[in-house]
Amino acid sequence: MKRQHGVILALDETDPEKVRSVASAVAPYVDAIKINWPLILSAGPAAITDLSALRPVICDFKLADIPNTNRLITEQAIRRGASGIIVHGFPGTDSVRAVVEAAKGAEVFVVTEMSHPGGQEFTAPVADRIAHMAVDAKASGVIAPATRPGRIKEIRGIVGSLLILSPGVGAQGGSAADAIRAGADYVIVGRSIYGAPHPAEAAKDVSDVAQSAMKK
Ligand code: OMP
Repeated sequence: MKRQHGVILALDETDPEKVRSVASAVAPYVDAIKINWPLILSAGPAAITDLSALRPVICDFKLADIPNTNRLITEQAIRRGASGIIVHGFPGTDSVRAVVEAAKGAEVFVVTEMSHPGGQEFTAPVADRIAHMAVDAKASGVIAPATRPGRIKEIRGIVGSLLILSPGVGAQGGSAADAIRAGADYVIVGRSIYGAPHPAEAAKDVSDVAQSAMKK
């Protein structure tokens, strides 16, 4: 994934027509498309391959299993064209390492502290340890909350040059500018782009904000 816009589209759509129209309209303004279970379960895994023709696809499967199961899922995602995959850190270093090995050079992102209010219950207390583990496991980067830019800054201090992807902008209340200034490389944005009356314009607006924050 090459950074131009600093924005990743979270395409959590379930209507196949909308998936196609939003993806093609928004692709010029984002660096990658992140897909999650709502889209996979509605459109099928062929969506990984189809969307890869537009932009690199990150499979947000939030893998949280034993190493062997994590490996099997990763292999299938990569076989279908995924450029990246998201994994939970709490199952342990061996589970994350299995994904890094199976990804064969595709990018692996480890969830640290989740962006929603409940993320403070169980993920926040272990987020710093998970960030250290992501470095040890040779992940490409981590997921850190745009809803708490102070935490992005702290997590940046742990992960050094690893990538930080930050969800929680817009619909969850976070700001793209604050997240980038706190140290995020990319913001992940879903509803406030695909749910906007003009998704391409909304994506361009976020891209403009993110790019100007990168320059400061
Ligand atoms: P919106 O809230 O609609 O912008 O979507 C955010 C996207 O980021 C969704 O696809 C979530 O599944 C994802 N996400 C979070 O919102 N919070 C997290 O802590 C982690 C993720 C993620 O791993 O992408």
